[in-house]
Amino acid sequence: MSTLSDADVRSALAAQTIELPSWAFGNSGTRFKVFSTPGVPRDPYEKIADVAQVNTYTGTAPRVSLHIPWDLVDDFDDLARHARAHGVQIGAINSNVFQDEDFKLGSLTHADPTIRAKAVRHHLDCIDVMRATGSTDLKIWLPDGTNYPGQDDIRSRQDRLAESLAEIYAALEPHMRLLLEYKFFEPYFYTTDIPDWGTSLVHCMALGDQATVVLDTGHHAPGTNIEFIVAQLLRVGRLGAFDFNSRFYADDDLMVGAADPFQLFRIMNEIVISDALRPDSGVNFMLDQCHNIEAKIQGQIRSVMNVQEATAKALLVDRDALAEAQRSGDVLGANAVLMDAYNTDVRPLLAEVREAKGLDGDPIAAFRASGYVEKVSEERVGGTQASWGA
Ligand code: RM4
Ligand code: MN
Repeated sequence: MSTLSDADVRSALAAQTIELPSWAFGNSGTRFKVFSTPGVPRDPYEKIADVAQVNTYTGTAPRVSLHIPWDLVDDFDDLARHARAHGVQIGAINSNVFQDEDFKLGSLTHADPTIRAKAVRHHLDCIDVMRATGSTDLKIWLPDGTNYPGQDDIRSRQDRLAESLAEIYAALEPHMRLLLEYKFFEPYFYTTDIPDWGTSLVHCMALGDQATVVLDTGHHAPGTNIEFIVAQLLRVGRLGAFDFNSRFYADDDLMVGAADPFQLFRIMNEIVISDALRPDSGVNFMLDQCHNIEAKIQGQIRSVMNVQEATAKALLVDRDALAEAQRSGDVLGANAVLMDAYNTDVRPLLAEVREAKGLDGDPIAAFRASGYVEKVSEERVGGTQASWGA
């Protein structure tokens, strides 16, 4: 690719969209304590109202992922209407097979066919939710795994997984996709049935073109070169989505770009190189975060801005100079071109892009000044606050 013009950089930034997770707006915590915060939503309707706030101030967050059963409502058509009225669409529907007694030893991989059938049925119910809400992405993060060598047969579990996934895949409509996430460990510690991108890709390839891999930036061993995985999955047309978040130790679900903004830049650089930033590229840029101690709506706004900053830097890379340095074997020159872009302060550029859309250049300041948090803290009394896992 060649170096982008200033106008192309600005229009790419203006067109970028990021999907928000409904669960980021409820209370969440560690396995030791869930803290509660005034004004936290009590149901999916209030979560969507909060999502709309992030979209109002960033102009970049027009979709929300739901988690079933956490976001179960009586009438999903009505929830989708509520979302549209707030300028938001329903994005990925996330299944959940990690909170049912029956799934202690596995769900889609379970040795017992009746338990497997129950896990498959849950996914068919999720596809019904997709029909009602207009969602096109079914996202599966499979917790299945074992804790002890010998506990179950690794290969048989893969065979059972392939069969279960094929049943789910067969129920998809042509415009729907199956997004298959991987995670190297947790909740189990010896084997995980989808531990890495290779395993996810193998299953996706067996299923068909509507199955693609989800890359959660928190689901890798320390030191993993994530941008390599991004480049490879893009190369074979199977990067369906990101779950963006930051990790310091394991699956920390912190604000993306907080732990390693340079890694986020390197990831977005691969996206730009493959021209995958376009809204119709087939890559869904989602956040998967939990805000335990920080303000939730503001935390999401910060994350959106962090992704935008990494993207702007990637768009600014002098591609002509980089190609020339690479061609001539100028190792340090090539690296310097990349670092020049990374070290650019893109905040003024992004403020101008926002202002050109009629937004405030500083979304955090504008949101804080709006008084929304104070208002919902007064209004949302009574009822039970939504929280991770409920
Ligand atoms: C998992 C995974 C999924 C998320 C759940 C709540 O670790 O990241 O994407 O939906 O957590
Ligand atoms: Mn995830």
